[in-house]
Amino acid sequence: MALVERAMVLSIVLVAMHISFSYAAVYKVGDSAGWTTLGNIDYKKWAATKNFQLGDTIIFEYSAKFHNVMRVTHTMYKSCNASSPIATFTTGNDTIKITNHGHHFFFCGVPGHCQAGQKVDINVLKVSPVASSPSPYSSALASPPTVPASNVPAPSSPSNAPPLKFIALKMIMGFWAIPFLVHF
Ligand SMILES: *[C@@H]1O[C@H](CO)[C@@H](O)[C@H](O)[C@H]1NC(C)=O
Ligand SMILES: *[C@@H]1O[C@H](CO)[C@@H](O)[C@H](O)[C@H]1NC(C)=O
Ligand SMILES: [Cu+2]
Repeated sequence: MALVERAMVLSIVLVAMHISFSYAAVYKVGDSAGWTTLGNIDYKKWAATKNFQLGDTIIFEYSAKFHNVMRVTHTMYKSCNASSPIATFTTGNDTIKITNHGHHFFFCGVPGHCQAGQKVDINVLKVSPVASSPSPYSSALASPPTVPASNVPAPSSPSNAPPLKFIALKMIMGFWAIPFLVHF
């Protein structure tokens, strides 16, 4: 019976982790408007609502006749200086996979467009819920059954505001870990 319960708890935890962590998101910059100077799109606001993660994909969709995409340094980004971009994309449907933490600065290199607001900062926060905050429940599951339930550490609340899905995962894991611990 204990074995069945243990298998059930583990499978639920694994399913929850799979749902929460394994799907890389695809973001189209500017959503349906795309990458443009029309309509005064606030790309800063657009980016602020996203929770970019490693492995996510950013798509710039635009008319290649009128725009392009340049990846630039912070200094160049601030001053809209297009003289020496890190990379330039010109297909009109540029797919960029995010593989590093930190800021990724992009603007349109057509004169005047960056100044008009066609610029975006894709910031991938250093804080990774999986790496920086190991769940106390996974260690509780792995430890011998002699550990009294009272010694199980309470769920810590990371100071850097984890995404809601992570909090939800912790709740799910906590919920299922309780009968497991009580059993022993
Ligand atoms: C733009 O950047 C280049 C290279 O960093 C620099 O030489 C140039 O002075 C900058 N231009 C302006 C207008 O800031
Ligand atoms: C842009 O590329 C993506 C795949 O990378 C594709 O799904 C999409 O249909 C393309 N859009 C256009 C307008 O070509
Ligand atoms: Cu442009």
